[in-house]
Amino acid sequence: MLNKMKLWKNQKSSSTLRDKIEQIKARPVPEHVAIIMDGNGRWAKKRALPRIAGHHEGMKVVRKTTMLANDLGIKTLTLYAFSTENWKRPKNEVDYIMKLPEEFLDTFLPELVENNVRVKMMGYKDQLPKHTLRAIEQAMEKTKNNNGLILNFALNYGSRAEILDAVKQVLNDYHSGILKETDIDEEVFSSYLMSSNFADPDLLIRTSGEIRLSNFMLWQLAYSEFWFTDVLWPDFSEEHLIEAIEAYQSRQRRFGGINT
Ligand code: V07
Repeated sequence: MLNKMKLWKNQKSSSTLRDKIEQIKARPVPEHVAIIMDGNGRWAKKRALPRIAGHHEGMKVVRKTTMLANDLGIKTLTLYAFSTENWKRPKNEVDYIMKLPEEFLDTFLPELVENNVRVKMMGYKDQLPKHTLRAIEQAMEKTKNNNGLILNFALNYGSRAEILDAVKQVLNDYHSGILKETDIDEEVFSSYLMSSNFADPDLLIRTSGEIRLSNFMLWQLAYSEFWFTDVLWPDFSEEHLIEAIEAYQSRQRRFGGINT
């Protein structure tokens, strides 16, 4: 009897999830969602586990979030996996985090390929361990013809450095005569950023209660909707992503008449 009850409960909740997915798809879905996946260390601490246990749990949430984003028809999902500031963490933690792309791809790459997901990366590749970069580049190569969701990992990414590098490249092209001063508008400048192939994010999500950007996509987030939650990244579920998108859609409806 108890088991039957449990089954019924599960079926009920998964059918409402499916209903909600259909409701969301009936309205404009954000094309590009970016997420600052914060709170993995805190999640572990609460359970008296080492921080790396939180990162590992967080990796599983990346998979679930990717699959739902794909089902919802989101075109690009950018995930902030590692910032240029994160090198300051203890070496054992950094070493562990740098193994996560391989573990993730060893386990889930077949599923990503099956689901037509394309893997991309945005960030400074030079400082990454060879084994990390090799795994990501293989995944990018194996998924390059997929035309479903773009799963874009921001890894060793920092926005101010990105903007400065763009300025330097613009100067270079100016001096070699490729660019005139009057050519340099917002669209041209955007094309010098690491996100040149993506539209700007429509929605930014940050977990774990911090209300700041932490050097993430400063230029690209100029017009984005922000959604913050106290939920720690390893606890972030399908329901939370749906809640964020519903909030986005209701804001669009409210302001749509005057602003678009
Ligand atoms: C990382 C797990 C998620 C929470 C945030 C910090 C730790 C998945 C990847 C990944 C990256 C590239 C790729 C496939 C998977 C990842 C890092 C950290 C550095 F092609 N999770 N995850 N990369 N965490």
